[in-house]
Amino acid sequence: MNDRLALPVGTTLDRFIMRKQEDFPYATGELSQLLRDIALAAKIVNREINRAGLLDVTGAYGSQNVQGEEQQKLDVIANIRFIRALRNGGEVCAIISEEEEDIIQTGNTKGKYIVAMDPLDGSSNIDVNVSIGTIFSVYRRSSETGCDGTLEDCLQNGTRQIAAGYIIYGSSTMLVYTTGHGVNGFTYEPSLGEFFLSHPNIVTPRTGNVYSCNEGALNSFPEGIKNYVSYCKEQGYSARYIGSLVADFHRNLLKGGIYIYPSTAKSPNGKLRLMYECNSLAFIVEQAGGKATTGTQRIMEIEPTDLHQRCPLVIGSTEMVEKVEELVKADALVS
Ligand code: AHM
Ligand code: MG
Repeated sequence: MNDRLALPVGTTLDRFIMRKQEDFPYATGELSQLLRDIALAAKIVNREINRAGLLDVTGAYGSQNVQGEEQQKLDVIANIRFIRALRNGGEVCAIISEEEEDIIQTGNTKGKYIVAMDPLDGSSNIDVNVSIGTIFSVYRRSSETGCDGTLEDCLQNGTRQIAAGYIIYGSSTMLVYTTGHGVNGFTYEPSLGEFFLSHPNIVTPRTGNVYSCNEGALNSFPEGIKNYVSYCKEQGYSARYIGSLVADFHRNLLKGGIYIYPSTAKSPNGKLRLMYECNSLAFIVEQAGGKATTGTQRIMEIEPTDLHQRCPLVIGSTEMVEKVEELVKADALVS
């Protein structure tokens, strides 16, 4: 990263965003405002999550989302909060959300940006006080401003992301994001209501000794992935699987490791969604020096055909991901 861009630990998120914008002479400030909108929604959602055990917001909402999964109350609340913040901000013309089947038009037809988001990921962990997260990607619309966002605007491949990030609501709440110039992490100070730069220029270790996958489904993993899990055991790696993608990803990003959600009997295309889970984290991991593939293809080069399409995900430290690719390839040659 350019040293000129380095800012000290403790810089507030607002100041950080502003200073980054000053480094790009033609920046209009709209992306900066969009990132601030996301941070504002994150603070509100963080407040709701912290009070989850006290208010009547845990448990099922009684409805299902577009994937046929039961919606949690906090899923619905987070969805509303993020949509409202993005709508009020005015920079975004359309939103894709895990919680809504169709494109959400914000009514801001002059908005240049598209946001894809999973407002609250790891929802099975909400009721049991385990870390959960928000994941987002930002694209520039390809259509002219002045009308609603189109399906084509929304179905861009991951290489066209101009920003991506996540918020982890954990032992502390953090916002980690990239605009394609490295990855920076900010920790929330609740008494001040501010995010502060705590993890500047995150670089993920080239390898690690932690693997994260749902081994309960091992029998239905593809052979190459099964072989990789055996390899991890031979190497004496540790298994760590929270079941919250953001939390597993965040740990592996900082410490080194690999997260795998392959195709399984239950989810033949994998479980995770390309547009607002896989692509977003792929952009971040690549910016931190790691790698994200399906086992055979770079995630960010997948051409999307559906707002909610799924894909297998192998993501984390470069050497570990490459070992998976090697074993998947070896298996393809044998079978
Ligand atoms: P969600 O978006 O419905 O919360 O599902 C995504 C979550 C990920 O956070 C997590 O890694 C994975 O699903 C866990 O799935 P499984 O229980 O099949 O291991
Ligand atoms: Mg999710």
